[in-house]
Amino acid sequence: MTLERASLCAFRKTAMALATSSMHAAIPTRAVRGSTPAVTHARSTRARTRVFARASVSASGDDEIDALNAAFAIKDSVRFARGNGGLPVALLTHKNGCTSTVYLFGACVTSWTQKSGDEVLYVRPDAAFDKTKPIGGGAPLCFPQFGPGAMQQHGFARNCDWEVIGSSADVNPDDPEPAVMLALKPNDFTRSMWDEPFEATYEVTLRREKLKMELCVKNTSKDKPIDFTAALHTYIEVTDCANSGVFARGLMGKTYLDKNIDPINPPPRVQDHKDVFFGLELCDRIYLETDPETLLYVGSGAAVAVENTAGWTDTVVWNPHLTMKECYKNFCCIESAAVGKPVVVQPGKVWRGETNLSVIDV
Ligand code: TA6
Repeated sequence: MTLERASLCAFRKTAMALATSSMHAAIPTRAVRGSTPAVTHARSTRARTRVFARASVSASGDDEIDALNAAFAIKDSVRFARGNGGLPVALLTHKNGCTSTVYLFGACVTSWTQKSGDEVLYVRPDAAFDKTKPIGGGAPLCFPQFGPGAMQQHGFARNCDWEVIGSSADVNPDDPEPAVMLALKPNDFTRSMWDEPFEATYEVTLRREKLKMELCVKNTSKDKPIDFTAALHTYIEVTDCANSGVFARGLMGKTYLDKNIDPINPPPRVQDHKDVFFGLELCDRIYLETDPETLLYVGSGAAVAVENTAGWTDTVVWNPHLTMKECYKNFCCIESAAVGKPVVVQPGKVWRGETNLSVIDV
């Protein structure tokens, strides 16, 4: 289970260093912290102790981080700090040494490191951390629109500050599974693009061998359905995408919409080879009604499994090729998506999209 580390950027090193320091020694260990989420969804059946403590986190500057830690930190498992550009991040640390970094801006997971310290995700060198644009890398959330359309590209979720509403770590000290839960409710910015009654939650859980990301969207109206498209736009680091050892597997026989041919009205094609390669040209494909698991062979003897465990129906495969000359060789995106047919959520109901990432030897 070895990924290449050659292209670790300074930001990741910073995040890892933050994750391994101990800023919150005085904060007592609690299994679950925060409010009961308004959006109900399936949770682990393991015994957890609930603590319904909630602090105001509206303070600014370092007070904001202190307030987040006071309300939601769990010793050795979950804490908050300032990441790149001074943006607040949740830092998850598993007892086995895996870590993850989640920016509250965009609810964007930017890092998932293995026990070995190897990074799985990729952040583009042109990524901005000043809220002028979405964070370009990690696993940005596209919601309530995938791609271009009536609202801004890929929707507003990746351009909003999400609120922390909970954190948890299982009671079993050998397998703490640290998690943070974020929420997004309509505000003037979102209503200006999509005036629909919704509440979204997003839970990131650092499991023993997996990174779980779960988006829930509740229709809060009493009488009208809502519909949307969405994706988890996961950037995965590879050794060199032009290398024949880098490819996506698991899509054979599936119909895809080829945005490389026409980004506005992409024609349907059928995947007639067992693998998708990236060396020759831009790859921008929406694979429809895919199987739950797609593997990305990263070229180092490992593959990343992107497992759509609930909700997601489609898989987007993207590599920008020469449109991003400076970095396209270093990553491929395998995206859990609901694009082919918009998701329709009936009044009072919740849609849940869950993705699990894991690294496997091949
Ligand atoms: O998911 C693939 C895609 O929709 C591509 O068409 C590509 O342009 C892209 O996402 C990246 O979008 P962004 O707005 O993040 O630069």
